[in-house]
Amino acid sequence: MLRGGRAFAYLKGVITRRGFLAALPVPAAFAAGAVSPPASFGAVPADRQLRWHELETTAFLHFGVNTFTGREWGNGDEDPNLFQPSAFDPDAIVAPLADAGMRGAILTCKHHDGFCLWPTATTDHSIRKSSWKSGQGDVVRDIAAAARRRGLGFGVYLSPWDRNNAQYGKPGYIAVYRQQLTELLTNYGPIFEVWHDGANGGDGYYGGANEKRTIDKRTYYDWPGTWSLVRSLQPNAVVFSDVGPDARWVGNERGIAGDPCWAAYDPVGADGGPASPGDVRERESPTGTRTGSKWLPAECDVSIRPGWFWRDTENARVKTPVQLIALYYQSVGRGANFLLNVPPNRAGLLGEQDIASLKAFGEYRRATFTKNLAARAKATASNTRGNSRTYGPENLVDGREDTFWATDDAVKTPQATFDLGRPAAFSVIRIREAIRFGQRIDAVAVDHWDAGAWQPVASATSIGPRRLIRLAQPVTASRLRLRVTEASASPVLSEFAVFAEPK
Ligand code: FUL
Repeated sequence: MLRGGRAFAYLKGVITRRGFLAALPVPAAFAAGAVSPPASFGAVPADRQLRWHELETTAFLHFGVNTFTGREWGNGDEDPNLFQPSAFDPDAIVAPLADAGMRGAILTCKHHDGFCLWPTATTDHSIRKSSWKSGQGDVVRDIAAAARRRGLGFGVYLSPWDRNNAQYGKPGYIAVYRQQLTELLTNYGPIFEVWHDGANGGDGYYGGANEKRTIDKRTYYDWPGTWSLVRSLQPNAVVFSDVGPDARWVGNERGIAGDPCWAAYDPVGADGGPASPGDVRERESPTGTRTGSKWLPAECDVSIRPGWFWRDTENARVKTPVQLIALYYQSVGRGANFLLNVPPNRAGLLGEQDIASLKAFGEYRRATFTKNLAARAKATASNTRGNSRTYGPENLVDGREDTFWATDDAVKTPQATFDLGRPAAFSVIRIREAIRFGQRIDAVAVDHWDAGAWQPVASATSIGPRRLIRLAQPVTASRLRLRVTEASASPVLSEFAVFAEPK
């Protein structure tokens, strides 16, 4: 402090303080009075995970021969010529997803039936063997390009289980799988997520053998080898499976995270031994591990329809906007990502019912989250780290995610108050931790000032990248208080916001 102060006094009138600090090398700027940020706590996210958290909602596209047979799991002996989307329009598929706020789309480039939606060199069981577009079609290329045009990331689902391939279950198939992955991760631009499901082995066609093949889930695929291939080809891609290594399955296909939902997770196999894709003790996946050693956040996958693939008979059972909104709060609202499957139909388009639900879901999100009623509120706090403005509570309401309120190391249960300046009615509260410092908070409470006293509004457990609290009834208040009621390390929070839902 002193050194910085002296240097400042000496230079006063010659150079502005800001210009002076900016001109110093970083360590000197620190010496010039800066208070050091808190040390991180527990597991912390990698940069690719930090970017992934910001996506919040992404779409799944289950599309392939099953779309034309009405099956969920094809046997692997389907005629590739079945794949005949009559009016395929990738932009018409992506546009409603983008309007709903989806920031990525993951395509089933190959499902369990082994049919490849791109002209792979690894097998004849692909789009090349369909007369559609005279065998020149490439759905991976077309969806990837359409996603990019609308600013969405593109991700690939490549089923490890392949009921068509004669080599499945034998060592040779692993090279085929990796070659397929190499094609997908080399020829289609940046990939934001690589999705490995956990369905592994069983009956299938297997090149005509028509038999049951079981594999050892722990050893057969040599997952570490495949993941390092992904890292070398697409270092920014997040790899999803039951056990990560970057994002974890939430343990159900209903789209619902645990409450609490910790980003850290140490997966354990179903029998208590080592875990692998397709072999986890699912009851722990929704919640994660409070003191887990790996940052492995949850992704909540669910279909907008009863099945993953489109079926005419399910058009009347498309999830309603009210259901989608509830799932959004149960996934994104608990710090997880939401992966909503919207399967294209036989025309190669999204269904009318699906588009209508997506539209209303998007409208709700825009109407609710565009205006933060606590933006630029006057913020005060019971403690601020080193009394430094760098860590002040005004960072909670400045609309920036890179600034944060932090306290002294010993202060774990501080509080911050917000004066909105005038009464505002709100029904959603959003709180974010600055997760690059780890997930530090165990519980919070929010109060409002009413008739001369603080009255409780809501409480929550895990925060992480975000917590959305949806109130049963709107609350009107001009002063609010956020209390950290339990924390494992001094809190580091980047946002406190309140929103009004549309009537
Ligand atoms: C599972 C698959 O068996 C389902 O068919 C679907 O693709 C789902 C998302 O993953 O493992």
